[in-house]
Amino acid sequence: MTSFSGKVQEEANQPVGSNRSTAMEKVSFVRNVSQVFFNRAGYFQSRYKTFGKDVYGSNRWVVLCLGLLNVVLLIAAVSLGINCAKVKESSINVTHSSATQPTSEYLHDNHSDVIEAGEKLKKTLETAIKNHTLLKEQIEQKKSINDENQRQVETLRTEKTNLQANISALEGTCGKCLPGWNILNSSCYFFSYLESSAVKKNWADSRADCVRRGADLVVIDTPEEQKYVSDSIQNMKTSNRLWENGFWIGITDVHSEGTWTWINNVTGLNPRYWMDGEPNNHGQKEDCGVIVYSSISPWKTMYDGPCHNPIYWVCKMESR
Ligand SMILES: [Ca+2]
Ligand SMILES: [Ca+2]
Repeated sequence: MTSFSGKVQEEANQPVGSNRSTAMEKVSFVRNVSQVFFNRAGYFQSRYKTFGKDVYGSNRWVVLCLGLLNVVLLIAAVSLGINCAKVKESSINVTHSSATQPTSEYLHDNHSDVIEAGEKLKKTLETAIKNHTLLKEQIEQKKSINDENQRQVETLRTEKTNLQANISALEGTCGKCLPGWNILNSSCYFFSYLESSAVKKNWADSRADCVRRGADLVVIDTPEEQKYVSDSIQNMKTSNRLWENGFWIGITDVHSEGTWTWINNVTGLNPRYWMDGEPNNHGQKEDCGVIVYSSISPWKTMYDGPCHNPIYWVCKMESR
């Protein structure tokens, strides 16, 4: 069997006078080819039969072009496949990196933020504890200062009461008595409790204090004076026991037991001024007179007590 390229070569080598026979061989070749590749397409067979010579030349270039086109398309398809594979792999890598790296960085950043926030909270807590401790100390200090201030207030309140009493006494005596002394008629009276409720003396020292002030222990001359002195000391007490709230007065039997004599050498005391059962010279040692307040009777307010006992005292002097 002669090949297609061989037939073309033979045609090129034919002289001009033999064109008819050569054309017939070409038609025959095309028919054979048509029978081989298109034997079931009657349409193409009739076309080849009608336009045998022109169709042969055109189809050859068409086949070549189609072959080249197929090769080009194949190369393009392969290239596209390779590029698609690369693009896909790149996309996967990009997707993977974009999905994993930011997440890792995000978690790392979040972890750092949490640690930083924890440190800040720890410092804040420490600061709050320090402030709490400092505030507690300040409260304790203020409480201590407040207690001290309260004590000072109480002291000042007592002094104020005494000063007011002195002012009242001055106003009441119109300058006839010394500050802190009270007046009854033409006499001035000093109650040691008003000057200091903490100071108590025995009978001798009490009298010495009165003398130092230009006076002496009180000598009660009248029932009015008895009632005045007794009533004046009603609230001058530091104990619930009557005997501990007494005031020394200027009468004693130290020179003659049972003979009560005033310090002005006047002998005798109205028996009704003694409390019931007094004077009793208890223990053979009670030689000095004491006056107290009695809610029962202002006339039964005196008793004899041990002269060495420390109690309050009442001084008396003539007014100016
Ligand atoms: Ca006595
Ligand atoms: Ca007695």
